[in-house]
Order: sequence, then structure tokens, then C-alpha cells
Amino acid sequence: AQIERTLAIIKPDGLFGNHTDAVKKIILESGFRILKEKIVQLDQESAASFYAEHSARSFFHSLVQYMTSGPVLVMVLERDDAVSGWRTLIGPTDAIKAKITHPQSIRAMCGTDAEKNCVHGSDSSQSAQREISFFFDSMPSGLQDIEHDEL
Ligand code: YYY
Ligand code: MG
Repeated sequence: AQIERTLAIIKPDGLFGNHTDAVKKIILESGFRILKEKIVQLDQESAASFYAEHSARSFFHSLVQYMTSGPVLVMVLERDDAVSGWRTLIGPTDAIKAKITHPQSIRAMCGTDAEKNCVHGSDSSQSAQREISFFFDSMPSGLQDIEHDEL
């Protein structure tokens, strides 16, 4: 096990559905530290850039519309094996399937379908570095920025 960081996002349906407190409770009870967090309203260009790897997919346009439909809460999480640990907690991409196969997962709890799945998690440590830098270096200001003390 090694200490690493990952990027978590509570997506617009998570914020609108008032799932923020429940998701944060799971994060903290699972031993993560939230190093940074901010609320961001993505525009079309930044949402498309964040999901650039999916730009050729049929769901891309709809995904960008959804991710810009309201604010998101972006967090840097730190823990042993943070990347795989957070992916395990959120569960499968499709929240409909998650409700059947991974009923305890966060996406089963607060997601709706394969698009409105409540939360994001980086899929590798390489992705985590890119995504953390995307939100906290190249896009420094959010609607609300909180820097927690790094002990
Ligand atoms: O990493 P993860 O979020 O679990 O799934 P990806 O395959 O990377 O897809 C990113 C994002 O795209 C997903 O969270 C919702 C959306 N999406 C979709 O709208 N419809 C699909 N069939 C697959 C993914
Ligand atoms: Mg992904």
C-alpha cells in the first residue's frame, strides 16, 4: 500500500439531490483525507476537455451538457491506494447496474443511470495527476475554494 491522491467529483445530480453530506461522510469514514475542495461551474469547453478521451463516443455531447447543467464539487482525496480505493467505493459506471451488482456503492446509492451517476473517480494514478492539475492548477479559482491543512 502506498499513500496516493485521487480526484473525486460530486456531479450536478449529486449536488442537486443533496447527496453531498452522505458522500463526504463515506469518504471520511473510509479513511480518506480531503486535501482540497472547491465548487466549480464547468463551461462546455472545460467539460469537453476534462472528458476529452470520450470525445468520439455517442454519449459525449449529452455528457458535456449534463456536466455543465449545474455546479460540481471537486475534491482531492488522499489515502493508501486512494485511486483504486475510491473507484471501489463509487462502484460501476452505470448506476442502474450498480444498484443490482454493487448495492452498497455510492453510485447505487445516489446515481440514476449510466450518465447521471453522481460521482467521478480517477481511473489510474496517471489520470489522477492530470485531473488534479486540471482543476487545481490550470483552473485555479472556483466559486468556493477550501484548502484543508496538510498536516
Ligand atoms: O470512469 P467512469 O466515470 O466510471 O466511466 P467512463 O467510462 O470513464 O465514462 C465517463 C462518463 O461518461 C461516465 O461517468 C458517464 C458518461 N457515460 C455515459 O453517459 N454513458 C455511457 N454509456 C458511459 C459513460
Ligand atoms: Mg473514466
